[in-house]
Amino acid sequence: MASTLYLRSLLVVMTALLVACATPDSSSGRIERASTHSEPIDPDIDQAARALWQNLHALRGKGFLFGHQDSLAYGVQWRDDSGRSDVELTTGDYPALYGWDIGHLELNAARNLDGVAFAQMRDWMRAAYRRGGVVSLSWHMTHPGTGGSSWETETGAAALLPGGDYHEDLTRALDQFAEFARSLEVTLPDGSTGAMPLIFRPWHEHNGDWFWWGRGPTSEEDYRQLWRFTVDYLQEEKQLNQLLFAFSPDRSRLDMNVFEASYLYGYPGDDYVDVLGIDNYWDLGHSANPATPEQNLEQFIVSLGGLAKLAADKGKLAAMTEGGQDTLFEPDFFTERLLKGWLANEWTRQIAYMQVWRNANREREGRDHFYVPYPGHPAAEDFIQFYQHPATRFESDLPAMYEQP
Ligand code: BMA
Repeated sequence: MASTLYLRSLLVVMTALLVACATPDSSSGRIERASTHSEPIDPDIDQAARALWQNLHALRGKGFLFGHQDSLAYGVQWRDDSGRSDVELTTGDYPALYGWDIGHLELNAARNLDGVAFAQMRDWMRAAYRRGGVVSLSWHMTHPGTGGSSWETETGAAALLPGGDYHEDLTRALDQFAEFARSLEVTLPDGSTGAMPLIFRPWHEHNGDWFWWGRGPTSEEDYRQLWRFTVDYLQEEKQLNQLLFAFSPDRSRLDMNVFEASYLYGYPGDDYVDVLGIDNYWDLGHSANPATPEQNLEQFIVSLGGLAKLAADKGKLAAMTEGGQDTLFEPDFFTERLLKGWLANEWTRQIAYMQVWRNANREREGRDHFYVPYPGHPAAEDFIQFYQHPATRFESDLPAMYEQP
């Protein structure tokens, strides 16, 4: 444990030195540096997970992975185990990145908070891996101490930290996660059996006030401690070495005039984060945002560019970890907002992946809540154009993500 910590600190110091040596005002130099000298935070990271990190870096500037939440579990008009996806029904291809949420795993439930059976989720994740796709996990965790939902903001994270009354409830939840992650055994590129690489994105949107780990119920310092404990516990105590860790504040609570300072609220430190993410619904046509589409696009570009610059400075990956336009009311959303934002300049083109949220099943949930078009939807044609653009990476466009580039 101590030696791992030492190695990690050493790596961080080395990365910082390399960063400091580079010419600060050469923007292309900054971009280059991030791909040449950076390392994942886990010094003992599995080979396949390291390769994933390297491949995501190698892709920057050329294209980005398109991701979709719960893509294989259900769509607006279907819900079964056929392995289809609304992305595939419209484009003929699967997303390059699959988001899943493990909320309720901590309750030992058979299904997650949106009704997806964990056993099936596991199979879908393995199937995606076999086809060359990438998997990212978020966790709408019920408060392990009080049992309140993610959105129950009465009690924060303080009592979950070491020494707190509920600390063991937190470690129990993390034990469940470790068991789940370990159970994702796959055939690795060298033919051996091992753990599937995952992008893990815990404690998301913490700068908002809607989750118990968010601003308000949890102090900034307690948030940092919660994050660091999570990483240390999973890497050192549970010996999980298949993870890249993604940090993902919500755009709606960022002050764009002081992007970096605002973004770094609660940041646990460079030795605890692999991916600098942003959850962005706000600039993409959010019902509470009064800005015009033009102003939105401008702000979207500023947010992606600011994120990419910060990531380059720190030798990290940058990604839009979650977002999109709920119910796709603009039929040209994918080319005119999402793709335009990514293509805008050399910084925005450093964003490694962009993931949109889920296509809720209309019959089950009794409402419209979706982020990619389904067959016959007015945005379908535009989504196909988006799919065909050379910058967008869907599953069949991917290189071997788990082999060293
Ligand atoms: C939210 C909504 C909810 C869902 C939650 C977790 O953004 O989609 O309906 O329960 O994510 O997936």
